[in-house]
Amino acid sequence: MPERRTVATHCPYCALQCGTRLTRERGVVSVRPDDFPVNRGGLCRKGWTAAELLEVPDRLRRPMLRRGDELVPVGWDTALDTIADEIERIRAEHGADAVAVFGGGGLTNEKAYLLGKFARLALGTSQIDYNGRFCMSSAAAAGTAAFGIDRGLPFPVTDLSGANAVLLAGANPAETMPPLMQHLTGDLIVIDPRRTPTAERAALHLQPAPGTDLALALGLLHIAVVDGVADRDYIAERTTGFEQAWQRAVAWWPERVERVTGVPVRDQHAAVRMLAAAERAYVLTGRGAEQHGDGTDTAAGFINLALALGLPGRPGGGYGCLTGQGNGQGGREHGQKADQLPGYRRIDDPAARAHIARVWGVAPDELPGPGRSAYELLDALGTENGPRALLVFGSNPVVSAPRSAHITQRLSCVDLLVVADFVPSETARMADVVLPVTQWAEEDGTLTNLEGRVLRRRRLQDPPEHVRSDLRVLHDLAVRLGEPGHRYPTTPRAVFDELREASAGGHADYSGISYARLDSGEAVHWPCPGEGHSGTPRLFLDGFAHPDGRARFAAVEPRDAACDTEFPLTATTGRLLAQYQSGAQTRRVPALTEVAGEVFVEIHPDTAARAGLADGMSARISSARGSAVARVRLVPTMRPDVVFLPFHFPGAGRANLLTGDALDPRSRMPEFKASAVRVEPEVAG
Ligand SMILES: Nc1nc2c(c(=O)[nH]1)N[C@H]1C(S)=C(S)[C@@H](COP(=O)(O)OP(=O)(O)OC[C@H]3O[C@@H](n4cnc5c(=O)[nH]c(N)nc54)[C@H](O)[C@@H]3O)O[C@H]1N2
Ligand SMILES: Nc1nc2c(c(=O)[nH]1)N[C@H]1C(S)=C(S)[C@@H](COP(=O)(O)OP(=O)(O)OC[C@H]3O[C@@H](n4cnc5c(=O)[nH]c(N)nc54)[C@H](O)[C@@H]3O)O[C@H]1N2
Ligand code: SF4
Ligand SMILES: [Mo]
Repeated sequence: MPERRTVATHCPYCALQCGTRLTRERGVVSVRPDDFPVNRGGLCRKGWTAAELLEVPDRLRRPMLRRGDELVPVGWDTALDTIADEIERIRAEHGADAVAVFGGGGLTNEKAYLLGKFARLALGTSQIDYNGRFCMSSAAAAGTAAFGIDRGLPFPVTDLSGANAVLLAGANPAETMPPLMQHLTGDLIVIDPRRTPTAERAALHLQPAPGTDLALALGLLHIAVVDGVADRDYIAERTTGFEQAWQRAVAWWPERVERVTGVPVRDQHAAVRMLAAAERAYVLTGRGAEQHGDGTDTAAGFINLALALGLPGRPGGGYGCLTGQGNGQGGREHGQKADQLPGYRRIDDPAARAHIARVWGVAPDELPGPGRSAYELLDALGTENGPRALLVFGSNPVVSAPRSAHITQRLSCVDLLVVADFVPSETARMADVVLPVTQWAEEDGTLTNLEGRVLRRRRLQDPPEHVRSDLRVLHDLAVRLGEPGHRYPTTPRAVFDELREASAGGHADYSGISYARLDSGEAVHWPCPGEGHSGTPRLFLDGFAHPDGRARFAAVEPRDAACDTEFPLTATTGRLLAQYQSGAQTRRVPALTEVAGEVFVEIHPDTAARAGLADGMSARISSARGSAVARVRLVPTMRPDVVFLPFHFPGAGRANLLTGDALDPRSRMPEFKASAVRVEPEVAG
């Protein structure tokens, strides 16, 4: 390898996919921000320190096999033969659906595609889902219903720079996508129960009780209509269903909304005034609004508001959801979802099945049907009719799945747990077989960022000696399971070329996108249905993706909230700037753990005092599901009825020890953002 080598690539973490330049000089890798449109020379602390990921001391370097309580290093053949033998046995005894797969929104497009194909063909199982179910599913369900296509932002991030007003419902980009903030130059309206760094920068901060966003969204729609600022021409020409939606919103007058949400009437009016007065306005949602038992309806409530104001499908206006993981967008398009085939097709659609079966060279009836959603899949592990083997690629559910103690127990009762990762995550440590795989700077591929732009991940350096790519692992396993090897290409480019064909004609059509085009620096947003097509940075300008070209209002309303005297507070959860997700990666970067090294719970001083808690004390936070221990951080701007925990930490500090099994009925999204709890001092010993 030459002394100095530089590649243009993207950050390994979130969906903003900031452009970076990686340089390796005399064995040392450094990261510099690139002048890429989403970050324009900016990076957050995680991006700056990403090179440290390549050198973590406990990097997985050899396959490992469980012998009793220990994981011992073995050769690849031993590891893969063991997995294949065990899968064959389980399949013979219990059928193909006894083997399950759990994927991730951090996987490249190529990995996500091949993982879905591997599950449906090599394993013949319907049981595949992924962590994006915990992330994007509610906004995706609402977006598909409203617009006919789900793409996080149906416009480039840079369009936000021209906005006069942006409403952020349950998103904290100042911590979760810091370089995005440079585009939010207009007035910000932030809806968040906490006074976050994003709320600090807002012209208006609405601080509702967690889980009451739908009432608030209906209330804002109510005011827009009553005050006569709804765009009647747009509603008539470009939408359907307004009357039914209005019949629900009519009952959400401002005083009632204030009573339910805690947001003062005057602030509700101010929010609508700011949006209506803005020449260019956007409504964006994040996980705070979406990760609820009614997350899909809540996202639909904000879409209703955007539609009433005439924003979606107009230059200089719109609705979007801020996608989360590095490939949170692409990861939800290529078939690692339980109900999906590549090209964002439905697995229960006969035409979709016929198309994919042709590309894969099989008969349509060889493709399994829809499987269980992520939580339901994990919950079914080791049960009578549930899967007995699980293969995990790109997730750490011991920390990140809801109802963590229960899910960890489920993971411990399968016959075979396989985890492919590059670090010994909490889930990998429970595995029967651990497979060491390459990471971002050691591989090529593509990811699709939050604005639907397809990006190239580029290889800077060789992986450690015994480490293999996920693609190679899937190929080697498939062959051992009797599949023809050519069905599972091991080079990203070859997989991408097949993905293009598979996606052709689907919603997420990549058929015109090629490595050559991407490598020439061209910005290509899907759909891109042919080599001569320039891609689609802005969707819906000429009409929405429903057959009649119109967007759909949704007739939604809040459920009745339960009141629990045993657990009088609401715990909500979320993210810190310096940690990423389950922390498997970022807790291994010293520069990040120095800033955010342990779990804490944010509490209002009065609430703490009433519970006998002082700043810095250890608190036990208990819900009906379990309890977590965290250090008290007194935060005077908190609502007195809410506590907050970041979910990045393992062990007794896992926020997910508190979350339960409530799922959104449509998206199957867990209720991560609201658990009824009480707090008390933790007595040591
Ligand atoms: N630093 C960092 N950045 C990340 C990630 C990370 O782990 N760390 N993860 C990436 C991923 S996968 C994702 S999905 C995105 C998530 O990005 P965000 O959606 O911005 O992140 P969260 O912190 O989960 O939630 C946002 C806010 O919702 C608020 N909230 C909680 N409950 C409610 C509620 O009921 N209503 C409303 N309106 N707000 C509520 C929380 O207080 C929080 O400030 O971030 C991405 N970027
Ligand atoms: N309480 C609470 N829980 C939450 C949330 C919340 O807000 N509150 N948010 C939810 C959301 S939005 C999300 S997205 C999930 C995320 O939670 P997880 O799914 O646990 O996400 P990560 O921590 O990113 O885990 C990814 C794992 O895969 C590994 N990995 C990364 N890239 C690759 C790859 O290319 N191949 C392979 N084989 N492995 C790879 C990483 O090292 C890491 O161990 O958490 C959810 N859980
Ligand atoms: S904002 Fe996201 S993509 Fe950009 S540097 Fe930070 S973690 Fe990386
Ligand atoms: Mo996410």
